[in-house]
Amino acid sequence: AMLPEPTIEFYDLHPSMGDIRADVIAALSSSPKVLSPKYFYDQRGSQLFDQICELPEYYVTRTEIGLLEQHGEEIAGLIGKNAILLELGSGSSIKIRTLLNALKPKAYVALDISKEHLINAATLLAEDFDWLDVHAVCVDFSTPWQLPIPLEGKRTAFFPGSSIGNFTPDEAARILTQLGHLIGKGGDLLIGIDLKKDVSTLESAYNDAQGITAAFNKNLLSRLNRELDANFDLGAFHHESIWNDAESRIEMHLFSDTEQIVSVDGELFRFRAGESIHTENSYKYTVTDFSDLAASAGFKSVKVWLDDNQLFSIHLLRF
Ligand code: AVJ
Repeated sequence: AMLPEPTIEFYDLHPSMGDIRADVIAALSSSPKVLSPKYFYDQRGSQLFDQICELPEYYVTRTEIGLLEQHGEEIAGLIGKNAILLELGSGSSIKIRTLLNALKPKAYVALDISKEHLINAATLLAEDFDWLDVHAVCVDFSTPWQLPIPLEGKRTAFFPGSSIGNFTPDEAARILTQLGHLIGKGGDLLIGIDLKKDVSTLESAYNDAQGITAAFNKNLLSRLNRELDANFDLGAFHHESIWNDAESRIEMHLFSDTEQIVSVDGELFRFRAGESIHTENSYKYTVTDFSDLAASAGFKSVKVWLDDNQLFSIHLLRF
């Protein structure tokens, strides 16, 4: 017998290429030069990120999945069934699989900036959980946005991976407040937060021996070459991640090995030898620092789970 094709509802709120061009040109014109980490996630970048998640040095993903597997029943009990479940930065939608059978949500909405990857992941999920009402929204949630679907019911947001660590604490507080308004009074937010720890563990996690993180970082330049008609010489830049203790963050950089001029869609950018493009921040928190940040955005802490080695935390917050 023919199996019915799983279907998902897809909505595209992706920013236009013109907006991306203006943003990239401005970011490379600033001093020091920066690029937003949201541009890592083209299809190749999303694949490289999935490889990062498997690396021995990158403790983040496996520790979070371990926590979700260990405490999933308790988490689901605290959230309750039949919620509208929204996942921010759903990527390959792997982590949510640990919670779906216990949570039994009324609907699941995957939100991600990486369009093809999002559609593939949501379709695979709909195949494996045939009882689930699956929606996918391609969106850049670093700028104000609204849910384009009229879904009635109590909302729960799932924001795994410590992805909020890409934002400064001030920006993170603003995003949490926006999320609060999205889920409404009494809504739940389940969020993964990476913890401050020794510098060598952190720096190894972002400078892996196989060079996958370096390839992920440099893929940003390939993407600009392809999509914005730039001419970055990938061999003339090198990747390095550095712990910034004063800011409590890992910084990823691409350092220019020589003095060089790069063209991006007709605009010229001069690099000094040793000059960097700062491509990512990954802020690390203590449990109390993050709880305080969430409180400043109007959330109450329901419960926090940590692994035995205190590498990673999952916070259940209520707005
Ligand atoms: C997806 C933002 C959580 O900061 O750890 C992994 C991205 N960058 N290795 C992180 C990332 C380099 C990741 N987040």
